[in-house]
Amino acid sequence: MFEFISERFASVFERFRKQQNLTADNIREGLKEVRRALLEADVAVEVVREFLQRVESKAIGQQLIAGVTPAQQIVQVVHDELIALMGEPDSELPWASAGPTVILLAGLQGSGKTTTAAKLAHLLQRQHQKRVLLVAADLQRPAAIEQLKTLGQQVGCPVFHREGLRPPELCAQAVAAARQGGQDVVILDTAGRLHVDEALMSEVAEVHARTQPHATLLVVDAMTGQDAVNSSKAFHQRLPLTGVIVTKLDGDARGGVIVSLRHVVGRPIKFVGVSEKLDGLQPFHPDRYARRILGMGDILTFVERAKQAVDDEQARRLEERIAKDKFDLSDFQEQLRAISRMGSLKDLLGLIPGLGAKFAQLPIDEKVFKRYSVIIDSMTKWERAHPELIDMSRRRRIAMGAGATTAEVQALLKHFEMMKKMMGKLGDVQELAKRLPPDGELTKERLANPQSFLPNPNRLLQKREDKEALRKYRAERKRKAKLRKQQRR
Ligand SMILES: Nc1nc2c(ncn2[C@@H]2O[C@H](COP(=O)(O)OP(=O)(O)OP(=O)(O)O)[C@@H](O)[C@H]2O)c(=O)[nH]1
Ligand SMILES: [Mg+2]
Repeated sequence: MFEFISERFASVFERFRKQQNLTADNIREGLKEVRRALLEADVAVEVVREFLQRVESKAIGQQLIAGVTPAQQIVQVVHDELIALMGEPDSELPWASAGPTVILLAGLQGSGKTTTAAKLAHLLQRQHQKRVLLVAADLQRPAAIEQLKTLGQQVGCPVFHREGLRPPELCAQAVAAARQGGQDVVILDTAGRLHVDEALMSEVAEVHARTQPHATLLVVDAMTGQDAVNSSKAFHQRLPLTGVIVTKLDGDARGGVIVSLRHVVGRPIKFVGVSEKLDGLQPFHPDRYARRILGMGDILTFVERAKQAVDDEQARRLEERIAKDKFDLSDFQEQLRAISRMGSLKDLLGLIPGLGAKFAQLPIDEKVFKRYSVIIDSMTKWERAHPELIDMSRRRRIAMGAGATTAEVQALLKHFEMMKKMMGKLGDVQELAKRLPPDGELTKERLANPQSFLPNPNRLLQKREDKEALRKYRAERKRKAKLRKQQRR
């Protein structure tokens, strides 16, 4: 979701890169561009103004540090100030000292309250070993109760609801039930409102007064840009908010909301919603997002997601197979599955330093991976282990079985071969691994500067090399076609 803003930043920094030194004038000139980039990304005007003042006064007063280019220095200042703007990481919830912790979720219609309630229950159950009770207190929409019940079932969490009660009474009874049932956390899913209207606003205020929640969290939709910021202000006037949860960060919102919220509402962003799935809620890390916004990638999140998608045993087995040159189509399929478990591919690429902005333009078709997986499914065990021996008649049979064309099977085999070749060059990667600190010592400093141990991503994209590879590929294809012709004669 940050492609837009990080691309703009990349072009601003490119301008600084061309400059030999930093003068007050060229800093101001460059910051004008930063201003435009922030405004276009939907950052609140007041936030942009103050942010730029801080950056300017810091940058202009600064001496050039030897060995650091002006561009790097400006990036550093912008980076630090961006983090300062978004505040310290703060995903802690205030736990009740006795009895259940009550969490009230409020927000506009469709902002993601009900989904977030289930995601939060899932997270608290899994990561904090809490026993959670979800409460269906949205009586506006008849389907809302069913929705929460279904979600509750999916995450294995009981859902409380009683007919004929008004929301404040219902919630009070739910808290009492949780106390009796020995539950640790009660999450109240309240009714949404189209805009900040009095009737519903006073309803949620009444729920708040009745249940005295330990945490009152506002759920806002990142896609609604400035409106999200404005409605947050209005909510905060009526409810003492503990923090905010920003949803739909996986969409193509421009990121302004997460930059502005802390400053405007004065409350931390506790969690962010990054997918529709029920495990798609994460603690918010301002530093990581600042890096992504500036197109510097976010290796930490990448590593975390990779760890979630592939268990240690699987990873070890795969490494072994690669080392023994036994990597085959079954392994390839396993990898494809792991990648799709990790989330959107485009999002993932954005986490790799230096790649994000560059890949923003590429049409990456994730469906292809699913197709590949289906095609591999229709192969026999023997074929998966011997992809190089899959001849035309086998290809035809595989294609039929998968409802694909032989060209698709061909493409998959080609892709696999390329991948295997790349792995043949694993020497590079192993070299790289040697430079990595031993496990557990991936220090913050090292991660803050992943370029120090990652290959230069620009190399991967050098046009000249691509052309060269394409030329070789075409020549090879021609040669093979000729050979086939000769054989047929
Ligand atoms: N992609 C994506 N979709 C989300 C996320 N969070 C919620 N959604 C989707 O947003 C839509 C609305 O979510 P709900 O949870 O029903 O929103 P709500 O605030 O409870 O809506 P009301 O009860 O009508 O006020 C659903 O289709 C969700 O799947 C997210 O983080 N990412
Ligand atoms: Mg709802």
